[in-house]
Amino acid sequence: MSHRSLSAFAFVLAAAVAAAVLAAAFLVPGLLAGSSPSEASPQQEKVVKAKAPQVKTVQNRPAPGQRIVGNVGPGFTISVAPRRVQPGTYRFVIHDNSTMHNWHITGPGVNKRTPVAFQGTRRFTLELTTGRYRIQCDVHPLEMNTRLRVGVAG
Ligand SMILES: [Cu+2]
Repeated sequence: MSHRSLSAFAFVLAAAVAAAVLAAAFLVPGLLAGSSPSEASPQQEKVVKAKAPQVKTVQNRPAPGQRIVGNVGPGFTISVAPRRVQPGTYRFVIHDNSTMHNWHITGPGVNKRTPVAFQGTRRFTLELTTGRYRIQCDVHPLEMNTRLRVGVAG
């Protein structure tokens, strides 16, 4: 092989390498753009997460938002409404209208009262299970008492 033909061969080889590099430069961005399907999977995750709260709402069915209202005073009167409810968790709103009476509920898993000297509104949440709950004024338990029934029977 002469010196001339050798340099000619080297030129052809260099041209081929340059063409390959150019081709790669065009192909690689195309491959990167083609990798966009990986962006679709986060969207699918969002759809699955959005469905989860709906299942939770169904599980929380027993009485969210239901209120039970209690009253005591200013005379010798004490009350609860409604007086029959299903088992569940309830928001209580107690209007204690006297500093000489109080509103006290006892029953399965529950013992909650307003202070005798307190006058005003108290709010609390109680979980009621099947059974009878007694409500009374602790100063006048014989004259001032009522009942709250929890459950389907009676
Ligand atoms: Cu009383």
